[in-house]
Amino acid sequence: MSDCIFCKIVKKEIPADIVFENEAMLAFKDIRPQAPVHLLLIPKQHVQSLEHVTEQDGVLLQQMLLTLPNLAKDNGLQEGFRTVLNTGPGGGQEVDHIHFHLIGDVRHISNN
Ligand code: DGP
Repeated sequence: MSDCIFCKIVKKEIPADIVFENEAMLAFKDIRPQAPVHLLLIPKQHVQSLEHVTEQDGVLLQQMLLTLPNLAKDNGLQEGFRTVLNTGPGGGQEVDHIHFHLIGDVRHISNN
């Protein structure tokens, strides 16, 4: 999608602080972080939202879900993390390119 901001990040047409990339997906720091660690994990191919996912995207979504825990650990979130997937205007989705928010606080100290 030529006017999609996340597609432009994938194509390196606009800058982003990229923390992970492979052939299928990209993770970068959210421009408006809500926590000390706030990353966005996106597929390189344009999929508008969870409502637009088809069975053909199943492997891609599985890869993304499996990537999230590794991404969390690689970014210092040893004690757990939060994932958010906003869908559609009613779900608070601002950018129409499916993305997982990965949110956590590296300063969290376990009481265990
Ligand atoms: P959502 O509301 O779920 O669609 O979240 C979109 C997020 O994307 C929001 O937290 C801010 C972030 N964001 C929007 N534009 C840019 C951008 O150009 N670069 C980066 N790094 N993040 C962006």
